[in-house]
Amino acid sequence: AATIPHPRWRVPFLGDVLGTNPRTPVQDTMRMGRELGPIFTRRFLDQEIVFVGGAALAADLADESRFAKHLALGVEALRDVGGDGLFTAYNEEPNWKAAHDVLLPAFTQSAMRAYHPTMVDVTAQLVAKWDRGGVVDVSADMTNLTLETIGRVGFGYSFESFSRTEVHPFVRAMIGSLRYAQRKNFVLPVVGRLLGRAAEERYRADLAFLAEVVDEVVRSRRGSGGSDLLGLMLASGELDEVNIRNQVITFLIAGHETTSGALSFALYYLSRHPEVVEKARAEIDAVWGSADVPEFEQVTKLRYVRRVLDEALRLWPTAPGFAREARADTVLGGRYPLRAGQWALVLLPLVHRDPSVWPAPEAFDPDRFAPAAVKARPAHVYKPFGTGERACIGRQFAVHEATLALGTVLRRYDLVGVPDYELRVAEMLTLKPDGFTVTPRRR
Ligand code: MNH
Repeated sequence: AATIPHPRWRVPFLGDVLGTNPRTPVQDTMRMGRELGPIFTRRFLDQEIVFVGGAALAADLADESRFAKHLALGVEALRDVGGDGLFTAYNEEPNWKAAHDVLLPAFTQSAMRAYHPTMVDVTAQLVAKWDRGGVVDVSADMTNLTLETIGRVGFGYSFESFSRTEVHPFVRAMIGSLRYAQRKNFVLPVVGRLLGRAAEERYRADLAFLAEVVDEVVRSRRGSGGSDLLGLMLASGELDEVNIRNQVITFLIAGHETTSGALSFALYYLSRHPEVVEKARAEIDAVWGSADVPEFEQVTKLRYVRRVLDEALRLWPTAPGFAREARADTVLGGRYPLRAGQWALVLLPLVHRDPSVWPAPEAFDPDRFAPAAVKARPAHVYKPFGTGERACIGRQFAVHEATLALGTVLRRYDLVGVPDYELRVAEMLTLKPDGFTVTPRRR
């Protein structure tokens, strides 16, 4: 059995904390992985964490017969927030299967077709805002777009994201609780123990506020039917009240943070690659023709725009990792023995930059996702939506929403970025560009 490397300078008691910043655990770990290779460990206090950044080992971890989802670090930290909701449910928790079965019909192609008009409507609100001119904070507006979309499509609830001057209190409470959860549990448990009572109390208050907003949404809907996420859950009779609340919170968070980041990174790369913009526009013009507002099919036919999104999610998978545990004693990649229950964290930004499958990995090139190129790559080396039974249920939702938004924006505006902006990636369990602004100009 091969030994697994770890960072050289291990601090007694604390472990591998040198060169790390609680604000950037993912990027710090990426830097270590670049030196240590496809598999390595980091120790925090008494906890030793195995990280996988190599494509071949990540592909092996995708073997569902030997591995399953594990709730670790970032995801485990969210358990306070999402409870037994889909994302944070344990594999064997009966409510996972019950809710998965109830909600699956809400994520089919025909469900997306039904959501399309509302998605178009929310995109039009973004356009109305951008038409007024001026500099826009891209991550903030993408968050407005995606939160408004999941609120309205999933639950018939509007956050009135585009008509308020300050962030919605729900968003503030959500960001507060996510930040606390990240600091408390993710990668630097040491810091968590030092955060203190006041921060813990604020966290509890934020969680209570999230629950209050959601209960209000649910109350307003009881007995009124509907085939959206909430309607399905209420009508099924399969899920208890607390579980429904957990699902709503889960969907409001999981359903917007990651998509918002993905759109923001895509727009960042588009602002840097005029040749990509040109190809995308040619496609949009050809498929949408003179239509002011695209039909459902006209969005699904934007194959190149979709590749722009895929490539943005390769370089910056906005859910940057997921954990896999061994179902029984096994050997990872034929070299690393794992006992039953032992787990490893797949660090996607490294897996997606493994030069053995991604030539010139730092280059932004949507053509990597042209059908022939995809076919030529090994399977299971591109996993922005996770893997197996517990993979993202909202993938089609995110892809439709994001492709529609990118198509709409590219067709209407030139995106003038600040020329010397250098990409900074902010981490709050998910990733997003920090301080990236553009001035949209009508074409
Ligand atoms: Mn989503 C699970 C990434 C959009 C709802 N999502 C996952 C996982 C990844 C992921 C990775 C698996 C995590 C793990 O194994 O621990 N999700 C994304 C990305 C985007 C995204 C990168 C956008 C881009 N997700 C969405 C949207 C929704 C959503 C949109 C809802 C509308 N995701 C979920 C839910 C789960 C999940 C719910 C948990 C599924 C399960 O375990 O059954």
